[in-house]
Amino acid sequence: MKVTVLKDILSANDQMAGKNRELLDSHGITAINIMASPGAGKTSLILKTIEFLKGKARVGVIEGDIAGSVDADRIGAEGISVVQINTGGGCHLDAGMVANALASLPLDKIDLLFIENVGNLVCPAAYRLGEHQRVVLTSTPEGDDKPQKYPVMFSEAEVVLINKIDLLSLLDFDPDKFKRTVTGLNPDVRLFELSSKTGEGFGEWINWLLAEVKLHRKEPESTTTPKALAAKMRISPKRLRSTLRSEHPRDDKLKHKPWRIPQPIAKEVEETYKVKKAAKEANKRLKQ
Ligand SMILES: Nc1nc2c(ncn2[C@@H]2O[C@H](COP(=O)(O)OP(=O)(O)O)[C@@H](O)[C@H]2O)c(=O)[nH]1
Ligand SMILES: [Mg+2]
Repeated sequence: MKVTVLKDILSANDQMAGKNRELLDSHGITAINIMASPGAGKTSLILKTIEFLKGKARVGVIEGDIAGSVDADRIGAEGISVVQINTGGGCHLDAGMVANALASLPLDKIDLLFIENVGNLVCPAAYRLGEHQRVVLTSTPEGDDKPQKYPVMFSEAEVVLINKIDLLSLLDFDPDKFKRTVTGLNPDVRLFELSSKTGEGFGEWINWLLAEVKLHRKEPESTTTPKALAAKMRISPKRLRSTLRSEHPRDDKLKHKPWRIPQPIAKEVEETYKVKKAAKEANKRLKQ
């Protein structure tokens, strides 16, 4: 009985996550779910990444915490669009919470959305949020045995980051052992080592993020002007306008200012006009 209830909750969450993904895709936003234990450096990673991405991608952030707005305040202070979610005791974010947060973000002004999940290496793994990529962050003071203790989290991530490598010389964290365990659980994972304090190792991480942004960015729809289309069709702009009105009387896309015609419609108008013109001429010849 209990199992069925949990399955129902998870499938309702998946449906909502699917809707979030559709919304993000319609705005060409890449969303990254960042998961880690408390103190691993999620907020520091986001802040340092924002620094590296200045002028390259517009970042937005959803901050998930059990209570308070300390992290959101740190990010907001950098002039970044940020929404704080307080789970009120809940150990993870779910897709419904993210849907609410998305409603208050300026989606047309964001290329890359970081979702900082609640600090926890267990529950966030079970809840999809609509993200494109899941990044698990581990930090060197936590020890290199975390993948063995929390295998689900590490097996489902697309990327695993080792943070705080500036402290390596002080600790007994063994990066090779850590990487072997992670790739044993998750052979396709990407691994990066970095320091969110010094910025060391950020190059590969930033390149990977920018490639993701490029992959999901929505190219602006290609358009033409009525003047250019009329010239191409060898008719007057006035004639074109009346053709457009008769063929696409209620097309919302034609109402945009300045008046530009989306390429697919321009092509359609051109084809229809050609066919109609040919039919008219054939009719004329028949009558002669
Ligand atoms: N030395 C060092 N400290 C770090 C690094 N990243 C984060 N910290 C520190 O770790 C603490 C927790 O970081 P925070 O970003 O708040 O972690 P979060 O709870 O995962 O969001 C803070 O004191 C940070 O300054 C790092 O790469 N190196
Ligand atoms: Mg944080």
